[in-house]
Amino acid sequence: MKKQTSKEQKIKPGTSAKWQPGTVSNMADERRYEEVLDKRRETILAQAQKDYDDFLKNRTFRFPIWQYGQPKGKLFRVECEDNPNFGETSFLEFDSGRTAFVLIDFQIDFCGEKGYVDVMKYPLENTAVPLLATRKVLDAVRNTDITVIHTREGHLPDLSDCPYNKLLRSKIIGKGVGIGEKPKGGIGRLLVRGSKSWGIVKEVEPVEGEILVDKAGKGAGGLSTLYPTLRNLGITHLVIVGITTDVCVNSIMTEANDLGFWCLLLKDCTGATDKGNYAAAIKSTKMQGGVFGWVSDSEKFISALNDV
Ligand code: C5J
Repeated sequence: MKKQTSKEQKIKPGTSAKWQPGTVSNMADERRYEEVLDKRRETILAQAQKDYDDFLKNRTFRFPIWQYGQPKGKLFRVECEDNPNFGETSFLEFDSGRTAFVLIDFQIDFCGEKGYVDVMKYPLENTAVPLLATRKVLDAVRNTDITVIHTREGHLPDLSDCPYNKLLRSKIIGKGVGIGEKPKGGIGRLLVRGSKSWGIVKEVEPVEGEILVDKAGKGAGGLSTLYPTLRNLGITHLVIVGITTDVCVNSIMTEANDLGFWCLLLKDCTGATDKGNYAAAIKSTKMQGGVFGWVSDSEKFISALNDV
């Protein structure tokens, strides 16, 4: 590629002028910027060809050192199911120093008695079932340098950040008790920050040194500090667990995947209010060679952590 040396680009050294008008660039016509800048495409496609050839030999999505630099922690690989096609196995490689274990919304409101999900009359078994496996993974992760992040869905006490349509729908499905209200015999106002039912359940509650992110929505983009936090910490890979699979977990995995994070979902560490929705959410994650990322389980992940 010919380097730009045109006289117009240079500001003369020692010039006393305080300003000069913009000058016409020869690159601006006939889409020539695009021709030159598009050269980047050849570099990235060559890299993808190299990684594709490597994948055919090793079935591994390696941690891309070319992209992020040398590992900050230890490299480890996790076996993933139904990838790239259903019935096939692949491996996803992580740098422990650039990995976050993200626990989504394990709150009384989603898996405890007299919380939001209970008030809507969905079986708590469906959303509480991932707690035991998640606890085992959390214990294993706490012995590594992997970053632990917990999220909570909830609204400000004055409800100023709660969309009115969300509030009204919740009151109707809750037969008169919705977001911001305390159910009869309940322990707090539903989905309100600071309320007891909004708290994370004891089984997986955060400990000193872990990160807690509050979000006012199902997803985390724009309504929380999750993504700036991940970027500040230099995180590239996420191991995602939490509730509910088809709502907040799916929303966050979709957002994170779009932002370039490499996301792994542990299927026995997540649950939905409806079993069919759970199965559909797991299946849709696996489509298109992993449209939102990869799927594995707690046992495979814990056994992979033996290398960390
Ligand atoms: C829902 C969530 N389902 N955490 N929230 O309303 O998935």
